[in-house]
Amino acid sequence: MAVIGDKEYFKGIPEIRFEGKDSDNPLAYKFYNAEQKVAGKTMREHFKFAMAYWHTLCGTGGDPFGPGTKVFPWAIHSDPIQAAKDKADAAFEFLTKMGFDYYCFHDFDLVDEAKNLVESEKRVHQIVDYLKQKQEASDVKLLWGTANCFSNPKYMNGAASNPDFKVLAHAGAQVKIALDATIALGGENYVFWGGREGYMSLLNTDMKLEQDNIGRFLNMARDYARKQGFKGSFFIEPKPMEPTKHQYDFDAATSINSIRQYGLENDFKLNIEVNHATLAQHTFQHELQVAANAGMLGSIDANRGDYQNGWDTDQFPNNVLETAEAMLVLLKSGGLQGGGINFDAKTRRNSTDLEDIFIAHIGGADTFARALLVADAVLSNSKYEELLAKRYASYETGEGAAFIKGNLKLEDLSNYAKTNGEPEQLSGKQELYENIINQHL
Ligand code: XUL
Ligand code: CO
Repeated sequence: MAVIGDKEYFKGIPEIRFEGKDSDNPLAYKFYNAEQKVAGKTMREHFKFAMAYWHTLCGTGGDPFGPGTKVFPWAIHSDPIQAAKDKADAAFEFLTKMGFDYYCFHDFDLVDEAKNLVESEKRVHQIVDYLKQKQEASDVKLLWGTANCFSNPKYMNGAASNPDFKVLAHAGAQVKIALDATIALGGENYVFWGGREGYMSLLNTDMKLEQDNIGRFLNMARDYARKQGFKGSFFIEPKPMEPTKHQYDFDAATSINSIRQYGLENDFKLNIEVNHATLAQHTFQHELQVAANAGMLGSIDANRGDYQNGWDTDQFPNNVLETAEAMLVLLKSGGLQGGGINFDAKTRRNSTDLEDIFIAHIGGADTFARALLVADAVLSNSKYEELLAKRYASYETGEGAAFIKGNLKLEDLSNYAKTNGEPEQLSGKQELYENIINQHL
């Protein structure tokens, strides 16, 4: 049963249930059936769906051309603590009605930032106590917390990459607040998205110092959290641009390099966001594969971009084909390590009904569920795996296998090439692979 509290914000919206693909009820799951087992795990376990506090409860639709369009009934109280409690009530009502087990937040999504750090910290503590009670009264858990070190104008030149040590120290204080909140709420992970960690012009930038400082800063944050008993993973969330022109965590490969360079590989993994991948000119599945290959596929921020424009539109996922290719990576690599699927997505500015928030999340969950079923069918009922194995079969036996074992020298390659003639032309058969995926959609 939904734990609703005194007020009901989403009136008339029932608990969302699975009704199957023939249902015409917009407030029902068509594919996400939480307890259905796929490849040995329930959908609930595969996905660990999470709501992003910032978009779902704070984002009213403002853009550079006009203010927000949405009036949220939980955002009217003038007292910041009461307003934060109302928002938390709305969050938990939404989560329980959706049947989602997790949420994610930035420190100042939970409660408005005060005029100074000391006051802000007090506010966060107060609302964390309230959230703790709400978690205890429900099955909802915290997937990850993070600090917003990019909105406040003091971070206009970066946070841990700031040329001014005083600003870096403020970022440290804020990360400490967010870590304390995450730990107090039993958060399973902690995220660092670069925010304004990057630069606009190399002319005024000491890139090496800035990157080294981020490395030092992340080590300090890790050490502090471990000292407080935090056992979860830290995730870096790569993004190539926006807000800065050159973000230091450009993509998965760049971030993995930094993680290793600064000695963070035992504690840090990646949180891969769909729209960040496409902004970096990669596919979502490419970024997942790069992370998985490094043993760092931690979590996913689910959304989608727009093929015609080049910014972070954060739309809800609805591309089953793209998501199915991503779920192939997920299933083959053994799933997410500690994280889940956080809907870092917002309804469009002109989707102004409260029910639109439910409809959008239902669509996102159904997209992932349908994609998982497709990927599972491809792996278990098609020739996909066999075709792929055949493509690399030359490394299974003979000289190919010896090469893999490290038993050959360059001279051996040369001798083999000279004595075995020209290679046959072997088709990559890309269209055949594409047709197999389509057949199972
Ligand atoms: C920004 C973004 C953030 C992070 C958390 O593009 O994705 O919301 O997920 O700071
Ligand atoms: Co994100």
